[in-house]
Amino acid sequence: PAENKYEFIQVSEPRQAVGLVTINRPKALNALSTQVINELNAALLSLQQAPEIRSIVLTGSERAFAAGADIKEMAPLTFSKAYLDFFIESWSNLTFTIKKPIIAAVSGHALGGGCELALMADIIYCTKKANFAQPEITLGTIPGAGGSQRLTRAVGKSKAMELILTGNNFSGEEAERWGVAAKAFDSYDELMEGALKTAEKIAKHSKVAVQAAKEVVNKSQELGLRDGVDYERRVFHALFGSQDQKIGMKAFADKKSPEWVHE
Ligand code: CO8
Repeated sequence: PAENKYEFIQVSEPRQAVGLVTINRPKALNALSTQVINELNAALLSLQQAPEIRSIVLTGSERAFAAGADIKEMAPLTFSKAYLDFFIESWSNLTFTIKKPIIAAVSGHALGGGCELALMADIIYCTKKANFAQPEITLGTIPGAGGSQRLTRAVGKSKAMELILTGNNFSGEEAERWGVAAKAFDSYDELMEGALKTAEKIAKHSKVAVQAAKEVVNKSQELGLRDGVDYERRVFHALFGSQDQKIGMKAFADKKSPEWVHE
């Protein structure tokens, strides 16, 4: 993934087995136009298909993760066009397509579609000063890429309702306190270092177990408790069929580090 074939997205591998995807449209604070979304989809799919990549960090700039969907592009859109073109549908499904863990590293603005993009990731890390909001109500519309569903699951109905009905901003510090973000850092450099370090740690585990772990945690967002626990047990049982389970448990008994074969 070293080469760069996109205009607004950069892909690199700053740590072994970690893919870094950077949204780079500084003139519009990383506003998510159709082209940005298409490039982002393509970049993430290419990392999904790259066998050497085991985890992904998704970020923007220090000033903006993404300031939302591109308002200038959306302004003239009609119902029929949005409906018939499945506007943003492919993007909203990203989280179901990419099976490798994605950490969103959020600094600066994460507004509207930018906040929703962060919520689609598996883990959010942010700076304490990061600026989150679902401000769509102030534009005469509502969140359109899962914000009303994912933010509500993250913070509960009353707070999500307050945020979405007022368009109020919340800080990275609040995002951490409310459990939207897993960790909030003092500076941008610490954020990037922290995100890459966690991605690297995940990348060192068995690929099979990591994919299964992501799958079962995501199921908890879809299923009731009993079905979720049943689903988890099925996948847990299935992992006794992997070589890495034998390797991991033998290494524990031998007091050695496991050498995964990722099978
Ligand atoms: N769309 C298009 N252009 C934008 C956007 C945006 N969302 N955000 C910023 N820009 C542009 C500005 O127009 C400006 O361009 P120009 O220099 O040509 O005038 C440039 O970026 C720099 O912005 P500002 O001069 O405004 O910078 P400030 O530091 O003064 O302000 C803010 C930064 C507070 C972030 C301000 O730009 C702002 O309020 N932006 C809009 C935030 C917003 O409302 N976002 C929600 C959009 S709606 C949405 O996301 C719906 C989601 C639906 C589904 C998602 C699909 C992807």
